[in-house]
Amino acid sequence: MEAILLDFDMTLEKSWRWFGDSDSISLAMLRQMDVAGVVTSLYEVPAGNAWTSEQVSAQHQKIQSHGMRWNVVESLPVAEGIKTHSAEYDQLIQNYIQSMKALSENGIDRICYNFMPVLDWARTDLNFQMPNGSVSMQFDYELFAAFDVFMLKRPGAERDYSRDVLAKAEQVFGQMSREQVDQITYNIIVVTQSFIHGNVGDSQNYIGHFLNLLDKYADIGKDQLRQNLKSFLDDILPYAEKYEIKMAIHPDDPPFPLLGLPRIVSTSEDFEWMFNTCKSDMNGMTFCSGSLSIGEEDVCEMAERFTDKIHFAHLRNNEVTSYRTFHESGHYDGKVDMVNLVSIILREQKRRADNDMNSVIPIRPDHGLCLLGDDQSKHNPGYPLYGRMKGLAEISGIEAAILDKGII
Ligand code: CS2
Ligand code: MN
Repeated sequence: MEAILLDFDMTLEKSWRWFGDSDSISLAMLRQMDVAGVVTSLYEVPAGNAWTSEQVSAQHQKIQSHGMRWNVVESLPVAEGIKTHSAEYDQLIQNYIQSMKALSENGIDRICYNFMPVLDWARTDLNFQMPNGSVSMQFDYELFAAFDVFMLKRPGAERDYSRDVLAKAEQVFGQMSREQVDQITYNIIVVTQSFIHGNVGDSQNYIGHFLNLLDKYADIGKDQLRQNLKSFLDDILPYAEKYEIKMAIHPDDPPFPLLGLPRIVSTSEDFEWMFNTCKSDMNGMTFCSGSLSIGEEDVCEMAERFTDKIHFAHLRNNEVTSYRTFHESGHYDGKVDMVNLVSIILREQKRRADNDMNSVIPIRPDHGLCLLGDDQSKHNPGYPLYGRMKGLAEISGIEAAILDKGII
């Protein structure tokens, strides 16, 4: 590997996802952990509505008053009506552009968003026991198939699975109690979604509502969804350029189709398509090592390939235990070579600085395990204090070692 010495002011911008005033982890606590950038959103504004400059300013001032900056918006949610290109599309685009303008007026120049239909991320077990007593989250493909076919009873679901997976799913379902069935259904549809501008709230009939949302994609396959992403990008990228806002699409999590829904941001081929189809320096990605590591591809190779498109990085790791089954494994241990990945991102940051480009690459520990009583404190799934703090410390340690030795 090429050895280049970086200056210490070249460190990656350490960031943390903060859920606003209702977050049990306060801005003062983030400052104590040497967080520089706060990643947040306007959670009180429903997805699809326009943000005003005043709202953005109030949130940013709060963050600045604690000595940090609002460096990434995660997310400015892309409403379902944009993903399906429905009758409200034009209005939703106007609102999106209005929000971008409000952000630029307040000096916020990075937006993380996703283009996953209906569901954002999915896990089947939010209390997965690790051998050392910490608690993680798991996605079990056979259990997910059982949910889809036997619990949700999505019409035609069985056609999406192999005979082998279906047989195992039936077996799994047969051994589940009514309580377990209710729990997994509630977790997948409501718990993991509602805190991130999810589509389904905690309504009485959330299953019916969810099936209706899935049905909106009955005629939307991969090609059509790609066209809808292209329309969105064609419409907003000119404004991203005008307002100098970097758009960072988040990959699908997990990166394969679920519930009969198309997924178009999963593989290198998807990213190639997107970057070749909509050419703009503002059109980039959130490099989420956790999501991407579930696919067939090598995460570090992907990072090298799309290095100039990385506007933001989520650092996280996974153990893949069988076909499409995985659990989150903290930051340092797992499938992702975190030392190599951090050095790739640092090298890219240096390249940008050498070329007088805006060189900042914000990174955040994406998710964390529940440690040290994290499970007793109120937090959104995947976002405990100690587990994420350990991740941030590990990443910072890796980075310090690389910079110190000049060995990237
Ligand atoms: C996040 C995503 O919690 C997570 O897994 O990485 O929810 C991410 O915020 C969205 O997909 C971005 O739009
Ligand atoms: Mn992520």
